[in-house]
Amino acid sequence: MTGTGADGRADARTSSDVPVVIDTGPPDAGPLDTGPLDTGPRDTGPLDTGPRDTGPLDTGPRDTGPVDTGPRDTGPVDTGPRDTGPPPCVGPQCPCAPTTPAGWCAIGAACMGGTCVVGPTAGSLVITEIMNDPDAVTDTLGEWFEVYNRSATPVDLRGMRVRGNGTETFEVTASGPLLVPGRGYAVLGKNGDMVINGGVTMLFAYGSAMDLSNSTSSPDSLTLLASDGSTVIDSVSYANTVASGWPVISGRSKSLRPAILDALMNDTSSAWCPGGPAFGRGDFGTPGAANVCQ
Ligand SMILES: [Ca+2]
Ligand SMILES: [Ca+2]
Ligand SMILES: [Ca+2]
Repeated sequence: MTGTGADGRADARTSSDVPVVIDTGPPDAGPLDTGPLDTGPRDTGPLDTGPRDTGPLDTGPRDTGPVDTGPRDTGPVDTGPRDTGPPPCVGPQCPCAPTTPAGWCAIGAACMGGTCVVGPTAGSLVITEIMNDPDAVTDTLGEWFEVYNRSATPVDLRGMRVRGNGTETFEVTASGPLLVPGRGYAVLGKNGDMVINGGVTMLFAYGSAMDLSNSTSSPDSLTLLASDGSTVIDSVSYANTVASGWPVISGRSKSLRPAILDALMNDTSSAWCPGGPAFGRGDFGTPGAANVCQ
């Protein structure tokens, strides 16, 4: 229905008109979003409520190796002592700083505690002294023999085999390295207790595994074998008769003449002399030191 006002003109407003609601809140102060319209699917995952990653940006190359799909290692952590038996050097040079010359080991040597070490090879060790007939103590306590390391590199005796006459044999075993110093000596004997063995410091004691014969009827022999059981490092066959040319004095070692430090030259009786001076309980020789003829 349209009314008529006092001026006689038709009223412009109708009874169905609704008042317009205007937004009277504060204006939106943010920048105008001018980016492209996001047309992707709506993210319906859980809200990330973790702490913000503040680490450095990884700018390294992408790992393109195979994915490790094996089970997680749940074994115990190895807290034991460090393995002291490193593999031998197989390259042209292997690092062994700081105490070795130039800091490198040669092929075949292993780096042990900063020192290059090799196993004995043919001719690398020389049998230099034999106490087959001690006098101050019994033979079962006082027999010993000495070896000399010709090289400047320490030699680890572990794994070396020693063979006497017949079936006599033993292997040098130890939980750690048994080193003969470069250009140095070591003694192996029946009993390692220097209080009862006549006063000898030994690197290794072999007990009753081998006897050094005093027999005048047949020679005895001493052979050092590498850990392969067949490579002869050195061998000496000695006799106990004056006629043989070998020194035969009870209580004195058979000593290789000090100018002869060779695994072939020590095969001859004339290369040997009676040892001295007196040591320990009164026998004669130089266990663990350069030889002296007396
Ligand atoms: Ca003996
Ligand atoms: Ca020899
Ligand atoms: Ca000696």
